[in-house]
Amino acid sequence: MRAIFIRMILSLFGCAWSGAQYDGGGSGETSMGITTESGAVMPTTSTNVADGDEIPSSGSGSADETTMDGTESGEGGESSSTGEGTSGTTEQMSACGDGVVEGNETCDDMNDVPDDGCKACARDSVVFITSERYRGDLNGLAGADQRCRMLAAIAGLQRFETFRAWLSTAETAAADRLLNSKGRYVLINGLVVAEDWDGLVSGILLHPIDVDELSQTQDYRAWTGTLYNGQPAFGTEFCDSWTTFSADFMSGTGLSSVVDETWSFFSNVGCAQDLHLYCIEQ
Ligand SMILES: [Ca+2]
Ligand SMILES: [Ca+2]
Repeated sequence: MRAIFIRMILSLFGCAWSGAQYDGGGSGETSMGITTESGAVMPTTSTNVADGDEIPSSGSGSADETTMDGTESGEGGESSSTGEGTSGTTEQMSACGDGVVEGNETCDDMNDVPDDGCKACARDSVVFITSERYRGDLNGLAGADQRCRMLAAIAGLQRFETFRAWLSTAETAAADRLLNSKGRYVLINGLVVAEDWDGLVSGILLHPIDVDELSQTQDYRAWTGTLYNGQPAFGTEFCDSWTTFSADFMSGTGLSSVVDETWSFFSNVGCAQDLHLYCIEQ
């Protein structure tokens, strides 16, 4: 009796399955057969699973855009003005939008306009590719930074003394030695490379970093030793930490004319080559 009862229950489910899949084609009396068919219908269900796999991938594609939008909307973060009332001695409390540059803010222009040089209380950072080319003997990271600053100074860029090179060694990641700004990264001519640091290291730039400090286009290669995400591109000697122009050493290089992740790392090149640097205002 019990077995028959269970079989009846199963047959009811079988009818439900067949009804859903075949639009009521099953009569319900040939329960055993339908149950088997419903088992055969299972691949349809797995097809749905496959569809489910596609959703995350397309969803992640738009996730990048969502991130950027989210950052822009975050710009309106004129958070607690109450923080000021209670601040007194606490310097940690800063309110974006109060017109006072404080805390981690690098600007505060009291508006939500993103393209006026100050966004989310973070100023734009100018980024350029050097007009000059260098071999791998850059006198280390500091020497590379110095080259960026010299060119920025000659070009008359504001805050020229803050520029640093998009460059890593095995010990030091570019991401760790550069300002991770909430502000925009823009070319000399004002074109936007990234809405913020997250955009810069996302693997997709809004514009290639192909304009030098004199507003000339440079379609070539730059020393980076760095992946698009700001981490060291291991597998070479980083030109012996940027101290040698020996062809026996190599380092990673990027392409200045692209917006995908190969802007930062495309391939390894011998250190005797003459290549550009990417420089970023801090
Ligand atoms: Ca403020
Ligand atoms: Ca603004």
